[in-house]
Amino acid sequence: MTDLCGGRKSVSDAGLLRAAANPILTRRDIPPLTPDLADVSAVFNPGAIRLGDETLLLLRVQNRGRETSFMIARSTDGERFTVDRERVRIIGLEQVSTPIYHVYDARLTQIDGVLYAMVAIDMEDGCKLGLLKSRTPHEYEFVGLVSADDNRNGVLFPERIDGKYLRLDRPNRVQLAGGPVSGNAIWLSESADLAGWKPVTSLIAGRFHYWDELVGAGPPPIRTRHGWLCIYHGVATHFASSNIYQAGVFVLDLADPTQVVARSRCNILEPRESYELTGQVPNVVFPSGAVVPGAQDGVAEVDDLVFVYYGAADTVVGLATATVGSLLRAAGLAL
Ligand code: BMA
Repeated sequence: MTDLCGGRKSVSDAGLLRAAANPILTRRDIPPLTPDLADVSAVFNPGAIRLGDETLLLLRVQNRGRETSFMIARSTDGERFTVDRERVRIIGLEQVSTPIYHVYDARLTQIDGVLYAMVAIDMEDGCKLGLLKSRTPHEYEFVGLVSADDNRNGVLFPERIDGKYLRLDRPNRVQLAGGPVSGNAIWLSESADLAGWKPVTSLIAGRFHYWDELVGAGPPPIRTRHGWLCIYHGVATHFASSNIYQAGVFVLDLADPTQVVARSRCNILEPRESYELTGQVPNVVFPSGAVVPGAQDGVAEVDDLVFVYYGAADTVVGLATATVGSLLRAAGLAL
């Protein structure tokens, strides 16, 4: 069979399929609990986790003051969500002496029964990674800042490997013309205690001139029998015109995640629908949460469905699905 793009065997195996109900959450779904949450601007880039028979999203909500809050949405079918009538509180952020502007882009991971959120924190001296630990669905404890340098898109692995906690992260070392600092490599970092982290190796780099010139990790890695399935975002900068945010996949060796065993040549989701092309930031699909409701004991089988939650145009939340097998094939694995 012909390799259409990155291991695809047919056009129907072309990556993620959007839910018919998209966008699944919009600003109109946010309950006006307080005056600042009335008539918000946007809800996007959620963290996601499956707990029992429920999928929880930790939503990034932006109000008309361009201030950021987290709220919880929950669903049993993974598609129809209800937003809780309680805002998420983060306890302990006041320990940080430098002013904090925004806490956002949460990625949710459960390790040894404890739910963590890795977040981006915009501060006076740049963007740092922060770690939050859930006490209740609406209360998170601030564990600390977990990156020394400018960094974003921190994502914890769901288990320790050789006794170490692992995460993907994306050091911000590229200054975009007229924009923020960004990055063109996803790194693996390790920690003995979740508090102190050290970089291990660069895993994938941006491919200049192609769909993923800049890159950042998406949802937490998914354990499959063929390796850690990692969904990431890539940005095509297109000669200083509007940046295009897309999604792709790579696979890491199960026992030794420093080894990249496959990577998609083409994207598996790109802005095409009007809610992805138009909004606060046009041309953006930004995957930040993924759950596999059928996974048993943390292992996703090739026929299991992956639900990927993504921010669309930094304005609404979209859902797209694919089987584990089709994503592994999109990465280039011959199954
Ligand atoms: C990135 C992050 C994301 C956002 C994207 C597109 O740098 O800030 O939260 O979705 O830009 O604006």
